Amino acid sequence: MQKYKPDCVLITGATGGFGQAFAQNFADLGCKLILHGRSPEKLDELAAKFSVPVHKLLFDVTDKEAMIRKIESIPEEFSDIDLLINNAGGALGLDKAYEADLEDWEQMIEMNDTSLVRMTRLILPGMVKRQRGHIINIGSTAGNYPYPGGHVYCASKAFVKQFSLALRADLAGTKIRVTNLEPGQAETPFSVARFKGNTEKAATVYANTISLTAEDVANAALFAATSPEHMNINRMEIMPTTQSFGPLPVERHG
Ligand code: 8X3
Repeated sequence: MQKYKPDCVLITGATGGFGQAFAQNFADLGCKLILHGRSPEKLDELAAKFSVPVHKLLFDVTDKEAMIRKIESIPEEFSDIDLLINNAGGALGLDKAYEADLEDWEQMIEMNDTSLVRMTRLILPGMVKRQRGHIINIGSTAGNYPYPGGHVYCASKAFVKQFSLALRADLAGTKIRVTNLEPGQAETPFSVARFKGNTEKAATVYANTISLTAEDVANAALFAATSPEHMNINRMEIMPTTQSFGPLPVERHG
């Protein structure tokens, strides 16, 4: 069966853990890359690794005006985006809901949801016009299973899942595919960001176990993106074998 090969891939949050691995996989496949990040140094460093054509998009993903400006100024050579990986985002804090920082909550919603729908809305019309494209949203197992301290992070990823599925409903007949990729625990700078730079605390998350790697997640994205055109992976939930399910807690008194 004929595999699909995207020609031009836009990756948000490309300088992050997953982002770099996505960029590597799609560069290896020979795709043109549009790499988004907010640190010029990190973006330059990443872009320099690849021999495929790269266009850099430097802006804070939560800055609406900057996003619109930068997307509108994508050069002609890169304008036929046929794979968008909405990867930018993350978690902030793991405190109980009644103690969590309200600004962290607002920022998570902005990064994980508001920015993701903006980016999607900006890129989608071109895909529909060309009747070609695929959006891979980076969801999370946190969007499927709540956990203590997860509150807004879990909710923001549940949003991404339902948004992805609802997009499919609207995209019927357009040939455009949508996938929600839902990784469980993966060892990346995710936890350092969640714990605001506390590397010791972040290291405890990954201590004495085997987590997913960014490459595992990028390989799953590559599988979805290169599947034959008639096949849409709606949702792909992956966990390290070391992660599983526990019983729901029950309060007991006396
Ligand atoms: C990351 C997975 O379990 O740390 O999205 O929330 S988890």
